[in-house]
Amino acid sequence: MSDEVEVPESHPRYESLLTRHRIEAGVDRGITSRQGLIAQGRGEAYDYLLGERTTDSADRAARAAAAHLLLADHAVISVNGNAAALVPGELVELADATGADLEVNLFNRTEERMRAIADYLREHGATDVRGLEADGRIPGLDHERATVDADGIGDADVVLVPLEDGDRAEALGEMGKTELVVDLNPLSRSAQVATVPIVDNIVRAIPNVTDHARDLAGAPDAQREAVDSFDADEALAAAERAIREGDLG
Ligand code: PTJ
Repeated sequence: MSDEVEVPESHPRYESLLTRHRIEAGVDRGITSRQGLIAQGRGEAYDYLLGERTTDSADRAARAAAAHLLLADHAVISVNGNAAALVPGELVELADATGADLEVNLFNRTEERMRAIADYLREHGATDVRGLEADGRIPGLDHERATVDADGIGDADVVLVPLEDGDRAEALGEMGKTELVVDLNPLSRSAQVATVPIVDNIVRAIPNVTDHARDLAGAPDAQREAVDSFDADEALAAAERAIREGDLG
């Protein structure tokens, strides 16, 4: 089965249709959960209101996130079924650019999906994929959602969690980890509890964080400046303003 669909590039909704098809193909491959289809639909609605663009404040957040990943002692990129379906190669590139680990971590965890996602990331160039050891726990969460690798997310000081469920995002924050979140809904609990909320579509946000990481590499002063000058409340307020007051014309 081909993962790309026949959509003419001239179609006014080309990007959106391609993204939808990737999620559908992810479900067919056993990577994405059926709930992932609903999550994508919710995200699309916010993206539409944002004008399907990276706002200036989301770009600043992406830069701060890149700086956190570079400054970390141990950074981990958490990968769920939606992220894997939408940006598998881009996640591998981000991990390479920042030295972060990739760890599969699922809300609706099954062994089959864990393996399918790890294999899919390897097909896209990942050499080391964590998450299958499952020998660590996030305290305060009910069973499978809490499962992590002890030497992966369990040990990380910085975790990038795209499209996360609010409970787990909060629990990771309570473990004292710096949490970088990608979520199109600025009012979602994950975005609200994040150290750095990137209110942008994951298909734009991940390559943008990688670009910033390449730009900031080897420049610790610029990395510190990107972290120190970032204000999460301001970023959330700017995103909400853009959604409420956006010009849909
Ligand atoms: O693969 P699993 O089992 O780990 O499950 C993944 C999903 C996403 C199904 C699960 O974590 C879930 O149910 O998440 P929620 O609670 O629906 O939250 C998903 C959030 O991501 C929502 O706030 C959406 O607005 C947002 N979102 C959806 N698509 C995108 C997005 N944000 C950025 N880019 C997107 N493409």
